[in-house]
Amino acid sequence: MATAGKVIKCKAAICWGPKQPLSIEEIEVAPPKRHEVRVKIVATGVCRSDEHVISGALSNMKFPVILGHEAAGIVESVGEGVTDLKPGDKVIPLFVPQCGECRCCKNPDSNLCYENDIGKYNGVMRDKTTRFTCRGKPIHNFISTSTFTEYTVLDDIAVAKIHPDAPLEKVCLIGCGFSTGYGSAVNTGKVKPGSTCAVFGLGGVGLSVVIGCKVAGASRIIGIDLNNDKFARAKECGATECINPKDYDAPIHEVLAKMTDDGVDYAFEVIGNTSVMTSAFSSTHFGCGKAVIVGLAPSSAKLTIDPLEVLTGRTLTGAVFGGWKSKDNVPKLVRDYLDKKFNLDPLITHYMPFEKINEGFDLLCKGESIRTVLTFT
Ligand code: PAD
Ligand code: ZN
Ligand code: ZN
Repeated sequence: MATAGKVIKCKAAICWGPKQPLSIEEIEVAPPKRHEVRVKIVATGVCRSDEHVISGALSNMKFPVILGHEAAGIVESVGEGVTDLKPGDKVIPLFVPQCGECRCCKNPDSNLCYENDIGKYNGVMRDKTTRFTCRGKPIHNFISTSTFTEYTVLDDIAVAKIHPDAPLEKVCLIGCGFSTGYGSAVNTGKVKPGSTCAVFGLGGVGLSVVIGCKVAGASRIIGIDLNNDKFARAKECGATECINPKDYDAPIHEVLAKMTDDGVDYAFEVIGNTSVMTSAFSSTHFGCGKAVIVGLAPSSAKLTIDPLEVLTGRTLTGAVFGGWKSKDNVPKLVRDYLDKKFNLDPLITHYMPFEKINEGFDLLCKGESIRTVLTFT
C-alpha cells in the first residue's frame, strides 16, 4: 500500500478526560513497529465498557486516550516479524490478547493473557510506547485496541485474522459484546441442557448471554431488567420470560426462588452493579447453583457475599471476553456466524457515521440502543 511505512493522518475520537464528550480530531498514526500491524477500522461498536471510562467509573485510566475495543477492519501494513497477517486481511482487534507463552495462555482453563491491559490501563503498546499523536501530544491506547479511529496500530498478539467473506459491520460485535456474553454462558457458566438460567441486565452483552444459554439448551431463561423496553428483544433472542424488579416488593432473589423451585441453576450479572451481583448469587440454588460475573464494576467497588452461601455449594465465577482464548477462537466464532449458528442482527439497533459517536453514547445511556455500530465512510 502507498501508505506503508509512512505516518497516516486521520480522524479519531479523543477522550481528553472523564465527564466530557469525545472530541473528533485529526491525529497522526505512526507506522507499525516489529510484531505490530496497522489496521484500517471499518466498523466499531459502542460498548458500555468505553462509557465506564467516559463517566469516570474506571479511576486509574491514563488520559488522553483513544477508546473503542469492539471492531473489525482491514490490515493496511505490517511491521517486521509479523508472519500470520498481511495487507488486505480482514481482522478483529483483541482486547484480551493471546501471546501463547505466558502461564495463562499455556493453561487450557484460562484466557487472561499476561499481556492484557485491563484493570492496569497503562495505555501503551507492548513496547511501552504509543503510535498516536494529536496536536503534538502522545495519545494513550485503550486495552490493547483503540478502535475509535480510522487507523489503529495493534500488537500482533492482539489481532485475529478472520474469514474474507465476513461482513465487518456485523462481526465487529464478535470483538467484544457478543463473544463476551455468549462465552459467559457456554464456557464460563458451562450451561447444561434442560437447566434454568437468570440473566440480570439485557443490554448487548446480556442478550448475548441469553443467546448462549439457548444454544446450550437451557429450558428456562429468565431475563431481568429495570427497563421493560428491553424485554421484546430479549424474547427474540431466547428469553422464555422477563421480569422487572420494580414490579415486586420482595427482593428479586426471593421472587426467583419462588418461580424456580428454590433457585436457578445459573445466574449471570451483566450490568456491573455489585448489589445486583450479590442478588444474582443469592438467586442460584443453595446446593448446586452457579453465578457468573460478566459486568464490569466501578474501580472502587467491593462485593459482599455471605460465606454460608458458598459453603452450602454455590459457585461464584467470572471471566473477561467470555473465557475465549481470543486469537484461537475469534476466527472460529466468525466462521460459526457465517454458518448461521447464531444471529447478530437482534443486537444491532443503530448504524451511524463515526462522527456521531457522542450520539451513540447518549442512546446507550438513555437505554434506547442495544449496540450502535459506527462506520467510517
Ligand atoms: P448496557 O448498559 O447496554 O446493558 C445493561 C442493562 O442493565 C441495561 O438494559 C439496563 O437497563 C440494565 N440495568 C441497569 N441497572 C440494573 C439493575 N439494577 N437491575 C436490573 N437491570 C439493570 O451494557 P452492556 O450490555 O454493553 O454491558 C453490560 C456490562 O458488561 C457492563 O458492565 C460492561 O462493562 C460489561 C462488559 N464486560 C465485558 C467482559 O469482558 N467481562 C465485556 C464487555 C462488557
Ligand atoms: Zn466491550
Ligand atoms: Zn499470554
